[in-house]
Amino acid sequence: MKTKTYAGIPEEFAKLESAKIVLIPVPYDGTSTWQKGADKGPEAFLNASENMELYDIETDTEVYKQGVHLVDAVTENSSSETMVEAVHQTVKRYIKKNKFVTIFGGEHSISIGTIRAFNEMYPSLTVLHIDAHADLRESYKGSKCNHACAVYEASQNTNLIQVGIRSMDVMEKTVMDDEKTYFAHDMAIDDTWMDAAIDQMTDNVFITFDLDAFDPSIMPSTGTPEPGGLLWYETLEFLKQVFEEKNVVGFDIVELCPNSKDKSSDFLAAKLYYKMLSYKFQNDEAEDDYNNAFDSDYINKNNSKHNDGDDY
Ligand SMILES: [Mn+2]
Repeated sequence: MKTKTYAGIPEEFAKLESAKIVLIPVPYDGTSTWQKGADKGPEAFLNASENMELYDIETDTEVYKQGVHLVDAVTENSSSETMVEAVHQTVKRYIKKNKFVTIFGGEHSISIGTIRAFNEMYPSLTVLHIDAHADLRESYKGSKCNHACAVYEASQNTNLIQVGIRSMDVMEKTVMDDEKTYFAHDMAIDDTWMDAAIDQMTDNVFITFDLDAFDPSIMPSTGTPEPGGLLWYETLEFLKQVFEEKNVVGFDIVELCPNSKDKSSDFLAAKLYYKMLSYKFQNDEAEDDYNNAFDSDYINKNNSKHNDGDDY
């Protein structure tokens, strides 16, 4: 049986040993308050990724040649607490293997686990939180691992910077650091926010990206859409600058809630993920050139012919 690879890339680039990048799907949707469906996010994202061109025009790179290993999804869901712990342990295991670890959710509560792992592994961590919602509740509906609490822990023990915020509870003001929060209504009339936010970052930056940060006109497939969000090119401009000026140590993308009638959001998520990888590795030479990949593909095919008589 052929194992599925990220974006259908050749096996050569998908092996754990040689891949620089690891992708962990977390199809979890246990606590979402309104529309369910973020558990279908990773599958829709992976399907869209398979139908995406893998040459990035802007950076003139094919980042998949750095190797992207798709690991088995984290499916622990007996409670949000056990899910968070499973994500935490899985992410940490791959950071320890010196991989650039990326995670695709799932609803935002998964990020409690991802951030915890990165914060344990990297000193002086900045968490760049891009979202429509503040997600600063200490607990919600009886749980500290609800999606409404996604960055409460980060607010207590990392340098948390929040971008795109336009929906919150008044109680969250007691936790929020005004100086490090970039509200969407301010961003709309002041384009100095990018430099200001980057100036507040330490060198090690983890990005947690809730897709509802985008304007619903370009990202309708999310559980809790909010008007007045980020657009595509301003988002890319900001991300590119962060990747160029800081040591981005990993990222997660969450809250894709696919709609079978409109696939454009799935493709936006796929492209965003690939863009972020392209920015991260734009100055790294790919270790294998096309010819090597072709040769080993050829050898693999021949080997499997010899080993598997049932194919005839
Ligand atoms: Mn959100």
